Amino acid sequence: MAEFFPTVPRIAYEGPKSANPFAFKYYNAERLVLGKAMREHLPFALAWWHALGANGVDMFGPGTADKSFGKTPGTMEHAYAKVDAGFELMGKLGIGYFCFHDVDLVPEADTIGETNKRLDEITDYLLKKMGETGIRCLWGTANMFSNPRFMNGAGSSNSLDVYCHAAAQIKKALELTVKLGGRGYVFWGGREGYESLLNTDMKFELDNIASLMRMAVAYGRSIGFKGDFLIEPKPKEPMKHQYDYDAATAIGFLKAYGLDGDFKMNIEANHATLAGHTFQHDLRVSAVSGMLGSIDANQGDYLIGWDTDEFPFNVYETTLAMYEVLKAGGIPGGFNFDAKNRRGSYTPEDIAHAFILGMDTFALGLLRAAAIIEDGRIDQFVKDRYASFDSGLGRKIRSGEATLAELAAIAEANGAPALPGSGRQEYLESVFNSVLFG
Ligand code: XUL
Ligand code: CO
Repeated sequence: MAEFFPTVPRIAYEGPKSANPFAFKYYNAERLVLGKAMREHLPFALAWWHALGANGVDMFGPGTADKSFGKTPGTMEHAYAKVDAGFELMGKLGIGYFCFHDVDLVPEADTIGETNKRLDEITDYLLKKMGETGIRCLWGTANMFSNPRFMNGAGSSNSLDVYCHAAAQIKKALELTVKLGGRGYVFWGGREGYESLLNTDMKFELDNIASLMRMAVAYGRSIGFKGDFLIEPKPKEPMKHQYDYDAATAIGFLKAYGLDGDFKMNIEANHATLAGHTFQHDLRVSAVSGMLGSIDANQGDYLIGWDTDEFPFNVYETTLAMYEVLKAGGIPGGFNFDAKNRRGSYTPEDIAHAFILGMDTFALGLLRAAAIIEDGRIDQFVKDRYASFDSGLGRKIRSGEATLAELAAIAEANGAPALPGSGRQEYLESVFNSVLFG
């Protein structure tokens, strides 16, 4: 079989001193960290749409990268070539999983029946390749935002016909996810939102989105899907306001509609920062609700107000992210590189460099987060900070047995409280740096 990345060798771990551009400096799959192999801590996935689709096109000009893989885009031959190229790339990088939208896999036909036939065909081929390589599916999803029919959303659409079409796509994407053994099924509500409240019935749209999700859960469970349904929050882009604004909003929505038992969060770094949060914040919000399901691993640019989907480079961010993941006891999903090369990095070698960067940045984050936990000073500080609630009245409040009148009487007897202890933020930041670079 033809090689699609002939200049990219199999990437091995060579350690931090290596100057080989085609080697991992930190990602050492079998290295044990806190008793578990890096490979298990970090189930990395390739995103079909970026790695095998995105060619650098933007609103100012056409693509710069050739993702034809020797075939004509828009044909089934091209769809097959993408599978071969994807498996070659994952094999060379040691990436164990992939994620897909339905229409990433095959060109969409005029009828859903014909598209579904194409999907059956390509997933038979995917299964064969998966059997040969051991590469697995992390999650599947339906693209309900690109086709013009979804201009007003899918579950939030004003059109009953569009709503039914969305249901048909979800049904098929769920079947494919089950067929490929996917761990999760993602809802990214790309256009589930609004541009103007002047033409929008918000309550109606929220109810309809919840109904679509409820039907998806019922169908998924009926065909044997045991994984997590996932919401991937994002505040805006393409819509001005998206209903799954951030983790807190999405979790509130799931609880309001009784869907929280089947759903978790798929947190994307760049979406969290677009919402005005840190990546760590949305991971923590998800974790404290027991709903940290999966991660879309990328990073944004703080100077740019949209989703730049860059491969992660910021070790502070990945260290704080991995700290959250480790404290949450790991995540049931994995780390999907929902990330693409910059338009000016357009060669096949650039794709390999991007994954090496992303995998190394998360590996370094894992190592440093484990060191922070082993060091223990930060965790101990946080524990001590709340120590006044550990016994007596504090414990009574924590167990929900105190009354407001009782607390008021104690406050009156005690007089003005002393200032709470210092938060010692700068000290803790310097501890953090010394563990990172010491
Ligand atoms: C878009 C985005 C999507 C989802 C899957 O911002 O992140 O690619 O991850 O639909
Ligand atoms: Co994403």
